[in-house]
Amino acid sequence: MKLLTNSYLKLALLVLALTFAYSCKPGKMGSSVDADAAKKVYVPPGKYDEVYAFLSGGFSGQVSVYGIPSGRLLKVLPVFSQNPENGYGYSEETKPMLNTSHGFVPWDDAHHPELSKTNGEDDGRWLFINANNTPRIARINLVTFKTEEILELPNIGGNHASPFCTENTEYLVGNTRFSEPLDNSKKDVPISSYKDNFKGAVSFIKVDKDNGAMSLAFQLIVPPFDYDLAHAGKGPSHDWIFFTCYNTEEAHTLLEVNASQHDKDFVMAVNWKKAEELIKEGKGTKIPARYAHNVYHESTHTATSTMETETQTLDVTKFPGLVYYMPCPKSPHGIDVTPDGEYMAASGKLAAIIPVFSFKKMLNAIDKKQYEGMVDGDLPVLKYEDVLHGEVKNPGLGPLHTEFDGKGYAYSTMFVSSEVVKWRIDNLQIVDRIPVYYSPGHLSIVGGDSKKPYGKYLLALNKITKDRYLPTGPELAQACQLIDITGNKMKLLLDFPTIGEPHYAQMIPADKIVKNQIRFYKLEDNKNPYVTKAEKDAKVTRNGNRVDVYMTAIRSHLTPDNIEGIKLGDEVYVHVTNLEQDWDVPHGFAIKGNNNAELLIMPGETCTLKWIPGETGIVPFYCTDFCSALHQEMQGYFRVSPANSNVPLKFSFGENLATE
Ligand code: K7E
Ligand code: CUA
Repeated sequence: MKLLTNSYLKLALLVLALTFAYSCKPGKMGSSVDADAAKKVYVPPGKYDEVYAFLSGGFSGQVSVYGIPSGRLLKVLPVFSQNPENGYGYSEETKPMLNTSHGFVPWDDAHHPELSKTNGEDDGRWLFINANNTPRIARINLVTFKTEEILELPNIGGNHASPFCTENTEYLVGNTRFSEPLDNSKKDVPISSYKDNFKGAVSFIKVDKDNGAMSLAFQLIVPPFDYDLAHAGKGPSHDWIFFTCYNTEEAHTLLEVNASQHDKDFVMAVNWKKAEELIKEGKGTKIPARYAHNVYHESTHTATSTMETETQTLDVTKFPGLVYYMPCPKSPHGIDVTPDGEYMAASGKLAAIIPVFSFKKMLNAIDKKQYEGMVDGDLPVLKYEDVLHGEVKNPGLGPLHTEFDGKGYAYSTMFVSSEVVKWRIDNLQIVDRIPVYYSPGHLSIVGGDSKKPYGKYLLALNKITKDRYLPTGPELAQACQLIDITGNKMKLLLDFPTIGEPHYAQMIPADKIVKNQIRFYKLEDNKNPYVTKAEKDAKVTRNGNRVDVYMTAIRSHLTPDNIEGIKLGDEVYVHVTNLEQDWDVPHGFAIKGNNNAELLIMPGETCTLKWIPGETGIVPFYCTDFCSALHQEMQGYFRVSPANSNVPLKFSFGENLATE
C-alpha cells in the first residue's frame, strides 16, 4: 500500500516508538528533587496556600481546585458532568445546566480553564472552560465557585481551541477541531466531499464586563482545517488572535498519516477588531442555528435553558485583511503569546524546533503584501522567513505548550522526551531543562499566559505516571509536578495526582480570590419559588399525582419528618431549604431507592429532588452530610400507599401525625 511506504508514516512510527521508550523507562526518581523541597511546599496546618490552581478534569468534565504549593485538593467543581456529590445535574434546579440542542448531555471532556482578564492580567472574577465533545463554554463564578452559565456553540465539532480570552475579556474565542458541512440544506453529504462541503467556524463569545453574561456574537467561516489551540494577543497585538491548525491537507481519513504530509501547517492570525467592526457595520449574515444557553440564577438557585435560533457569520474569504496564515512546522499544537504581546511561540508536535513568530514582522509582511501563496484562493499565506523571530533549536522531542515567567524566559513542555525546557525569548537560547515523569501536556505558571506573570511556580501536567505512585490497577492517576522557577535552575518540588486528565491549569495568587468570598448567605435573599423560610411554613401539597414537599433543614432535624398519603403513581418533588446562613453548613438529603441522586443544599438555599416511588411501604430519608453531633438523628419516613388507597396526605414533625 502506497501510504505505508510514506516517509511521514515512518516518522510518525519513530515518534511513537520514542514515546514508548521514554515513557516506559523506570524513573530516575529523586535525582532532581531540591534539597529544601519539603520546606518549600510545606503549608503548616491551618495556614492557607499562596496560590489557587484550577485544573481541567479532561474526560471527567469538571474542574478541580488545588492549593499551591502544598498540592492539596480543595474542591471539585461540577461543570459539564452530573455530580453525585452535590446533586449538580440531578436536582431539578440544576438539570437545565446540562441541556443542549441534542437534549440532556450529562458529561463532557473539558480541556482549557481560562481566567478572566482585565488589562491582560488575571482578575479573579470568572473561570471559563470548554466542553470539547458537545461544543460548549462554561463560566464559573469565583465568588461562589459555582458554574453559572453554559453556552453551546453551533456549527462546530470539537470545541478544542477554546476558550481563550482577549486582553479585557471582551471576547472568548473557540474554534472547531472537526470541520463540518455548515449549509443547512447540505448536511447529509458523503464524507469524501470534505474539501467541497466542509467548513470551519471560529466563534466569538461576547462577555458582559459587569456580570460575565456570555452571548455568541458572531462566527467566522474559515477553511476546513483542524484548528487546535489559540491565544489572543496583548499590548501591541491586542487586536489579534492566533490559532494553530493541522490537517491543512484537508484529509478526512487516517489523519495520523494523511494530515502529516505537509512540511508546514499554519498559524492563523485573525484580526478580531476588524471582524467586530464588520459585524457592527452589518456585514454579517444571519443563519439559523440551534444552540442552548443555560443560566444559573443565584437568587433562585435555579437554572434556565433557552434554545437560541440564530447566529451571525462572516465568510473570511470575502473580507480581505481579516485572516492571514503563517507557515508553521509541523502539525502545530500550542500557540502562546509572550507577556509583552510581541512574540508567538508555536509548538509543532512533529517538529524538531520551536518557531517563534514576531508580531512586528507579521505586520510588516502584511504591509509588504509579499505572500507565499493563498489558501482557498483569497487568504494570504505570509512567508515563514518574513514573520519568524527565530527558532529554538534542539528543544527536545514533541514540543507542545509554552508559558512565561515575566523575566524574559519561556518554558516549554516536551511530550515525547518528557521534560520542561527553559529558553530565553530574546536570543532563543536554551538555558535549562528538567525531566518530568512522564509525557507532559500543558504546563502552567502562575499568571503565565498573562501580561504580568507572577511566576515562582510551574506545574507540569503529566499524562503518564507509571511507577510514580502505588499501583491502582490498570488506571493510574495522571499527575502534576510542581517546579520552583525562582532561580536559574528549575527545581522539582512535589508530585501530586489529579482528578481526570488535567490538560491545562491556570494559577492565580490566592488573595485575588479570597477577598471576594462570602461568609453569610441570607435566607431573605432566597427567591426560589419553592423556598420554605421557616419551619412553621413547611407543608405537603397535592395537585393530581404531583406531590410537593416543602421541607426545611437545620441542625439537627428535617421538617416535616413523617409524611403519609403518598401513593404509587405519584411524582414527588421534595424542595429542601437549608435554614442555615453561615457558610460551611450544608445539609444533605437522600431517599431510599430513589433512582436520581442525593442533594447537598448550601446555606440559605433551596434544592429540589424528584422521586417517583416504585413500591408501597415505608421509605426512609435522611441528611447525608455530617452536620452536627446529632446529624445521625436527622431523618424521617415517607409512607407510600397503593394508588387507590384513601390514606390522606398528612405530615408532621415532633408529634403524632395531624391531618392537614
Ligand atoms: Cu495540549 Cu486539549 Cu490543550 Cu491536552 S491539549 S495536552
Ligand atoms: Cu444535616 Cu446532617
